[in-house]
Amino acid sequence: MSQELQERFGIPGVVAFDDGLGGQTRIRVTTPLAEAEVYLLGAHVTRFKPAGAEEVLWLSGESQFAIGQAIRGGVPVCHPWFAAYASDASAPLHGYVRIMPWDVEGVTLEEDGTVTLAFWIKFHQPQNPDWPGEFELRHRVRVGSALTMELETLNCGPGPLMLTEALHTYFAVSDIRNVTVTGLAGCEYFDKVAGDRKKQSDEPIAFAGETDRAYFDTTTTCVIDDPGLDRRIHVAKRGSRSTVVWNPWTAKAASMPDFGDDEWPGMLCVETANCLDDAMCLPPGGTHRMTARISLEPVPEEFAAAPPLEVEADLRPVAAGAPAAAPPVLAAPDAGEAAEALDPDAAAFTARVFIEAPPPAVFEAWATAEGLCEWLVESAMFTAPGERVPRADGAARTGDSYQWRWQASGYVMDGTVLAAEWPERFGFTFAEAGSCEVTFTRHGAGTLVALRQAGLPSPATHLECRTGWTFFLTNLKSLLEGGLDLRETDPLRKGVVNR
Ligand code: TA6
Repeated sequence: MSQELQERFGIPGVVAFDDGLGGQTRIRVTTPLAEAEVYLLGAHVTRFKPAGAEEVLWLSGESQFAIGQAIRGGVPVCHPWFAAYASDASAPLHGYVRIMPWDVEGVTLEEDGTVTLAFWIKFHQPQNPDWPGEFELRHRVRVGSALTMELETLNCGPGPLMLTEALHTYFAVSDIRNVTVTGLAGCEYFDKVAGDRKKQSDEPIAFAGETDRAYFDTTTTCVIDDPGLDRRIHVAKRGSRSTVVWNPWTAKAASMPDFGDDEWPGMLCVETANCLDDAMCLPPGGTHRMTARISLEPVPEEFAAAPPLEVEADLRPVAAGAPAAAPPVLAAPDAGEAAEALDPDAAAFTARVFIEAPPPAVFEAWATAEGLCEWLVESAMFTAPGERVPRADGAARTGDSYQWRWQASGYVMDGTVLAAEWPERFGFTFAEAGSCEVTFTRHGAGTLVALRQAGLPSPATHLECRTGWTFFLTNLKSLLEGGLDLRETDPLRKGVVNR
């Protein structure tokens, strides 16, 4: 396998494929900027060593390297669920993509010496029909002075895909007892050791025992300060609302066969994730990207900002059949339904508007009951799963149900919030007219709003929705830029464009 891949993708002196530990196919990257290693098993980064620095990632000396086993250390890709799978105790911890072989989609050497390795894997009919499945996953690993990893999920299935995920990064530290972490002050977290929820008050976070915390609703960069190695590791991210911090300490380390009893002082996990409260629901054809950037230098401004204009969430109409170059399919693809009755163009559209207001303000206009009533509907409420009363703060979260009452017709519409990812994305089902995904991309001092509606059942509905959204997006612009709500409210005046 490695020889064939070497011939297809190898770059002499820069990218080499060989048989690594356990005979697993390994990719070794050697450039003036950094050295790195990645295994096809789990598309698993195991080493990252910037030029002139010590190794940044930790790898257990006891790790297994075998299909069906997770590599202990480096950057496990936890997907399509994080930790245990709620309804199946036999399911592999942290999902199944980290214990399966991936395929190589491409290898590129850029002018600045950065090497990008692109991996992918696709699932139809996973081993257990209860598990979430029918998704295509890409993992793009950029090796330069920083290590950037982008995990992109495409929901290929006919229904919403519930998703939790993590880039479960193990960092090498001199001694956990002398290391601190900043970037999580004020965040709420689930303390897995104590079994309860807390709020992070004091910073920096120090370590004096087993630590296993999932911090929620946080998009900040974390910094690992390691005086023993005289370095600070910056863990920046995009498309992630959870950060998990973990060190097993003595007892937990001794309980893991692939973790040396005396190895725990030398590692710390700071994981880029979407888990627990930050679980997501991808609509059919929807995509989601989560990116982690690991560096020994402070994060450049352009990374912390929203993704560049060309990077947009993309709702591809679900069509049967695999993409042109079929990725490894782990089970025979099902017969699948024929593609939608409509051709893809009629089944979906994108409407865009530029608004002179920052993404957070535009996001709030969509993802809060109060915001929606100012420009779109007469009344709105969001209700948490299983709850009967609307959310007190009126703010939507992924997985909520919603109820909107339209002003002109008085029609009451019920639906599901598919994604509420501040301040980048808001997705929701749209009754019998498929689903909508709205992305908010910073553009100068303003926001480019792109609304993609997919799954439209007929050309008539397509026209009605496209016309409606064209007015309402214009009304949103009018309201946020000039405070003017263009909706006609006089009941005697019907049939005009704004009523
Ligand atoms: O991310 C923290 C955590 O969920 C811990 O609870 C611990 O289980 C760790 O992941 C390692 O998980 P693994 O399945 O790799 O042993």
